[in-house]
Amino acid sequence: MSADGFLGAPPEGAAADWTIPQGWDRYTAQEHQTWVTLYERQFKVLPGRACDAFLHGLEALDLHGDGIPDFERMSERLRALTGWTVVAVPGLVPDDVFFDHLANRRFPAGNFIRRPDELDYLQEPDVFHDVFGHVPMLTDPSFADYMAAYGRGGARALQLGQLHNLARLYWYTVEFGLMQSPQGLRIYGAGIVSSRAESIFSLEDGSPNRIAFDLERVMRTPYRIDDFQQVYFVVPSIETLQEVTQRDFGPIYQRLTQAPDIAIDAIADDDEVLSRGDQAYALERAHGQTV
Ligand code: HBI
Ligand code: FE
Repeated sequence: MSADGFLGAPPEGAAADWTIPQGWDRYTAQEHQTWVTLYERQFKVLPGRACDAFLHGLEALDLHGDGIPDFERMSERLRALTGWTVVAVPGLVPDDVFFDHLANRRFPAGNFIRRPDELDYLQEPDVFHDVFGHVPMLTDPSFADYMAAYGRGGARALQLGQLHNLARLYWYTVEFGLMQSPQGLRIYGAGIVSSRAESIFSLEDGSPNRIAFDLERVMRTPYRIDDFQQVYFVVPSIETLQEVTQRDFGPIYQRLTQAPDIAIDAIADDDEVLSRGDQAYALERAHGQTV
């Protein structure tokens, strides 16, 4: 236990809450160019696929493709909108630290960016995943409230030993969530919106299942960290997410201890199925065979 009660000791040069100076003036021209390349790639696929709140968020934060944003300048705009700020961290931080930041409306964003030769896949969330993927949605008041509530809920889940359930909720909403819109399905999850291929796959491919969001269903569903998702959960609106966090998770956690996981490619009896996939992509990737 470190001095301020967090479980893990921070890395060299980081504060007790794992924050570090962003070092904006130390980015190289190549690092800024990587941001520009990634941004321009995403802007070829996101209009008509990303939800309005995301696209409006990019505008509101003046996030255009001209290089890695300065967190302090971006945070001034963000704070005025929903009270959130973006703080720099060296990478993934321990869960208790992560939840404490979210509960206090601070989004911890990696300050490094992927190498030009690894544009498509990276181990840890870099500044493009964190800032381009996550931060624009924090300009939406309902989503901003949801993320702060998630942080408070995370701290409690840690105490109850229920983190794995809550991590699934995070994964299938904040990272890989889809939403209904009058124009059709739209993306709000950061993991999708920061990935060119998955932005298309999640909405248009025949492989994955797309199921109406249900809190306990999501908490019973494992997820993949190594490839496209095999199921996406769809909320009717962002406000739905905010309402979800008004519920007392205690009784839900209680029920979940008796409820087995639901296989990642399964359709459960009471699922509201929006589109039933054939899992062709996952099968091909698993067996290298063409189906
Ligand atoms: N740390 N910096 C950072 N960013 C994350 O998204 C993150 C993290 N630590 C833990 C974590 N996410 C997940 O385990 C959450 O589901 C708790
Ligand atoms: Fe993320």
